[in-house]
Amino acid sequence: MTDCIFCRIGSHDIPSTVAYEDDKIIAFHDLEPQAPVHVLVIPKKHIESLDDVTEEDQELLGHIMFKIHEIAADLGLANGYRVVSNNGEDAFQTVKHLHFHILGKRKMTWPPG
Ligand code: IU
Repeated sequence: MTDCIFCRIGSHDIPSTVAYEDDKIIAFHDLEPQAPVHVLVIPKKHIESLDDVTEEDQELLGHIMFKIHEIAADLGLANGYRVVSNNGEDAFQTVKHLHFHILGKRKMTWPPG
């Protein structure tokens, strides 16, 4: 989708600081980091949110979940990290392309705001 910023990041049409990439996903550093390490993991395929996944996306979702620990390890997050996916209005999803935040290198609090 050419009008989706994250699709354009995924195709390198818009530059980003890449932490990991393969043919299905890309992980890049968030422009407004909420922690000393803040990386977004996205599928290159345009999927708006978790509400929009289909049967055919199961392998892709598993791939994202599997890769997160490798990406976190490469980012030096041996002491722990948080993975967040905001979906829809109540969760304050601002970019309508499925993404998983990896946040680390600071103590997190709970419950989230
Ligand atoms: P959210 O879960 O949809 O609220 O998060 C979107 C994130 O995308 C947010 O942390 C932004 O700072 C980040 N972001 C970015 O890194 N680069 C961009 O070009 C845009 C948003 I637009």
